[in-house]
Amino acid sequence: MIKKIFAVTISILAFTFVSYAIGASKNDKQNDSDALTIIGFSQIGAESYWRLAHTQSMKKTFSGNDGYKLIIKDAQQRQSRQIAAIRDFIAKKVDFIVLAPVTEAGWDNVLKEAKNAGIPFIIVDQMIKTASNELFTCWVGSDFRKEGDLAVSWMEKTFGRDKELIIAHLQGNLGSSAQIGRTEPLKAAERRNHAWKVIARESGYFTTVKGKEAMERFLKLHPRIDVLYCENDNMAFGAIEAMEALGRTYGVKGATKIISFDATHAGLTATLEGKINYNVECNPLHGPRVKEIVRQLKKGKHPEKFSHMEEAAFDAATITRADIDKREY
Ligand code: GYE
Repeated sequence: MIKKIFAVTISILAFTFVSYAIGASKNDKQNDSDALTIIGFSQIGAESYWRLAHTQSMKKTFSGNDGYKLIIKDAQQRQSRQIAAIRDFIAKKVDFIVLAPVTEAGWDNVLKEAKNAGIPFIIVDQMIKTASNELFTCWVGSDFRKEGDLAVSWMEKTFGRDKELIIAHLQGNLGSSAQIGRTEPLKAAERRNHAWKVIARESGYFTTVKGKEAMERFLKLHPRIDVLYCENDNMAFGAIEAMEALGRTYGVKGATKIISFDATHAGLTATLEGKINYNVECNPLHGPRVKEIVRQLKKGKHPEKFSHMEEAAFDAATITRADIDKREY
């Protein structure tokens, strides 16, 4: 009997303890979710390997159990969708808004709305044009102009400035900072190097498919193209497909030398294989930088308003497998 009473008492105690433990963990969860820092991220789309690595960097950075929740909205390359996403973040009262803008102009209204709601606004990747830089909190991205300068100085060193050079130019999304920054140095070089001729120029919208289509048009019209200046790796892959289909040679051993931007894993592999001659890096690992900015802002500090990523450039003549292996994207 005593044994029985003892066993029942133990069971009641155990039940009480388990219920208490469940209750406590429920409460903790509740408190946790109250304390979560919510970040609304409006991403351009999934148009390139660079973009996928960029999204991945944000996801990976904010995937831990350390009090952050990331809401990502993919705008499928449309500014109107980005504006709608930002308005939705404001309505949801997120703690921070992060925007990778598809184009430079047209953000002022929505920036003002976020500012009126008191939500810090971080811009990543490309830059925006705005009436006042006070409308956003910080920007993290690349020096696209410097990337273009690197490509053009490699061309001047490799081909010289006075020999005839027939160039085809595949541009990114027109009006985006990456396109503007990479295009301007080539246009400046055209003006200063009279023997350089850009015989074709079109946007391939940073995608493999559109890059291929534009290159097919170039190839039909121009039997000779000495250099393809291609504003990202995916368009270079599309252009390569178009050249292969027509039996045109390219890369280190071929007639058309290729310059590309991004230096993604696939882009650098093509550089190592001699398909791309020169590849200028654009570093997409913004996640950790954004997290650091958020941490500082939460502590009431003032992070740098503008910060650039570190970047390099790779020549098919010198790149090694180790260069590729040590990169995260
Ligand atoms: O070069 C391209 C893309 O904004 C830097 O966007 C980025 C560019 C990148 O999708 O591949």
